[in-house]
Amino acid sequence: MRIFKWTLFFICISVLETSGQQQLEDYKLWLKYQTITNTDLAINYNALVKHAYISQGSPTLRNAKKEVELALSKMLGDDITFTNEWVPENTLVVDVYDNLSKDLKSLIAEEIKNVTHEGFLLKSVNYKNKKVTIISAKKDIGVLYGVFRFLNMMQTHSNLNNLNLVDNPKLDIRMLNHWDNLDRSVERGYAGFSLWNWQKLPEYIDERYIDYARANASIGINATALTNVNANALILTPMYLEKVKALADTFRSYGIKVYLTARFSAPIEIGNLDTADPLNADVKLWWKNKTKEIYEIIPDFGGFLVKANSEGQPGPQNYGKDHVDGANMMAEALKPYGGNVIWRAFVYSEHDETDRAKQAYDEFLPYDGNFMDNVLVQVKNGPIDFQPREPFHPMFGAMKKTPLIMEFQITQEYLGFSTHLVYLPKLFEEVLDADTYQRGEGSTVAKVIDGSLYGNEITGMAGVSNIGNDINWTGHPFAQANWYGFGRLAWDPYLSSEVIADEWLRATYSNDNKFVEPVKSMMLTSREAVVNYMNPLGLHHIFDTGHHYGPGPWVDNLGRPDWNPVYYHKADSLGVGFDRTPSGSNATEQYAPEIAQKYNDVKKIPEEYLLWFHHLPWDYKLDNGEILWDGIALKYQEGVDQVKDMINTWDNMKPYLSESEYREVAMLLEIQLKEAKWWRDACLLYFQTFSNRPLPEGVEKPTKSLEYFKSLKFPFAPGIRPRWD
Ligand code: GCV
Repeated sequence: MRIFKWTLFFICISVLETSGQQQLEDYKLWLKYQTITNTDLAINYNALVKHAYISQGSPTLRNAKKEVELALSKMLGDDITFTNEWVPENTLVVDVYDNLSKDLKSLIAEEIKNVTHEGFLLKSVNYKNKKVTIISAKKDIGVLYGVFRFLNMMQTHSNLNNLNLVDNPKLDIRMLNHWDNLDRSVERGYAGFSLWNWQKLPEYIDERYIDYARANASIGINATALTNVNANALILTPMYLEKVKALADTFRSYGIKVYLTARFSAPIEIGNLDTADPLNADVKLWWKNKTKEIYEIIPDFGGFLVKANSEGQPGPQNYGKDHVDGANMMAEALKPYGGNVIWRAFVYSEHDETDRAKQAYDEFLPYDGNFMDNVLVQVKNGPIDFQPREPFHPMFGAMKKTPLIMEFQITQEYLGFSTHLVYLPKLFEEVLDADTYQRGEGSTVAKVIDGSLYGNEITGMAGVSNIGNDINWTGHPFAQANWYGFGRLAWDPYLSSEVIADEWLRATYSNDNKFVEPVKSMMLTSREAVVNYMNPLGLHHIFDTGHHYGPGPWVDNLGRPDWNPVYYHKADSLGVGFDRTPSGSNATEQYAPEIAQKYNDVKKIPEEYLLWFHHLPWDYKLDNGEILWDGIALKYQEGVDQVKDMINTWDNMKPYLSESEYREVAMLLEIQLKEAKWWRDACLLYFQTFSNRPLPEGVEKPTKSLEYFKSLKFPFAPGIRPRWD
């Protein structure tokens, strides 16, 4: 018995050790720089980089140098010679254009003209009969981005022999929004606590802050809003600003600017004023002084991100003023320093009976053209709230004179937390590719946000971060792909999600096509799987309330009608779905006529949006001839089956993975399967009370009752904000 106990003990310890080691591997994200074992490739790469010169002229260039040295030694070994001054022997040259020798300059003079201030050039040239690879840019940050791209190409075993690539970011502000609270809890965070250790800052600079900046720079992210949009005014007090400065100083050489969330009532809470009225002279002065104080210590401060008059947050409307008054008041304070206001359009009111999906558009459209030029309005990708699938937000394309910054949610509040493998770039791509028709066919959302449709001066994309202090950063190893993919799309919103998945898999796991191809296709279907097992055919917001963990379509008792799932699905004995056509809320009128007509017509609307826009009878005939009830049930089953397929795919990948790499995702997939079944059974049992129809053939019978599912409570679900719904 004792021997048995000890054996068990050692097995447990070794399991823990290997999973601990795996987590440490995961910590390296997509910057693992695995040794290149393919001999031909290694010989070829070695020749290309054998004698390397990397400028060290600035902290940013020193970062570039460190990265190249680390990456090349890990991928290729230690045979590479690095020189501190450029010599004609060099086969790899990394420097800003202005520093290059006259000869080298002349070889790239034409191409460099096309490089913008954060962009870069990768070019293979012949110099004195020698092949030289030049990584150059107008600014040092461009060089760093170029270095990361070059190293990524090496990690993904790309052909580097004849490079001629100019790559400029298509958006200016590429930012993460952390919903991190000062007590280190993270609203809608599923990867541990906040990275920011406010108590130890400013003196203690956790190595992790540097790795965070490095990872972001590697994908082109250049801004971070450190704090929750449900803001705490204390962040603007001198004590906290010192800590913010320490982070800003740490991130600067990686090209990252810090933004803060500004609580609108801060002049009252920390400024001893008795009002926060944006037109009041003392309030204006207070913000001007506060802004000056910030810029004195953080000269490249990005600006304020503001959630005002939304879900209980204070704002200008508390004083009878509007969003323009509030945003412009802050914009005026920031203007002399080149700072921006990012003003969120996520507004809806319990006092407004209008369909919630219409409220932001109704409220903001009349303001178009009235904001100062350093105000960007931040709009969520869809009109409700980061659901597994939403049509694009009608403000995109409709708001013609105001720069709109896209807000995506990388953290998986409504997509299975950090236990479900869901590849989000697929969702982001769907939104960016959507055609708004606001200036004729081809007026895609991507063109709205990159400024090409209306010629906006400033452009941007924000992603609500999925990062926490879990060793692997994001909770689920595959959630790292969502951070990665967000960054890549913020750099270039026209990239395909497939290409991004390919890059990420090769850099993170393996270049073996027998691994990459099946796992990539698993990633690409994972988004549709979650739609199917949670919210098929346009159903939405039927999550259990508050924590949003699991299904809660039955919830109907919350104070605000639009916090209740029954508000969104409107199931009754006649049918299911939200009528947003002219016979209902007429939300479709907010879209261009081409889209409105399509969405209004039940025969033309893409089926994935059916119940978002239509209330239809249970026996309504779908395109494939099934009746709606059967179609819904079969979609739920399809979602579950897709997760089973994901499990099979992953099982088949065992030969390409270490035991611990395999096991950590396998365990998570089992949770995902359990929860997919939970969604299917709970939703179908509930909707069945209205449809009164049997489950169609092919749908597994629930093993628990509806009462059981309704009885489930999760008081400690992660990421919850306990103050409301
Ligand atoms: C930060 C949703 C989330 C809230 C979030 C809000 C927002 O309602 O559930 O946690 O608050 O969106 O985006 O402001």
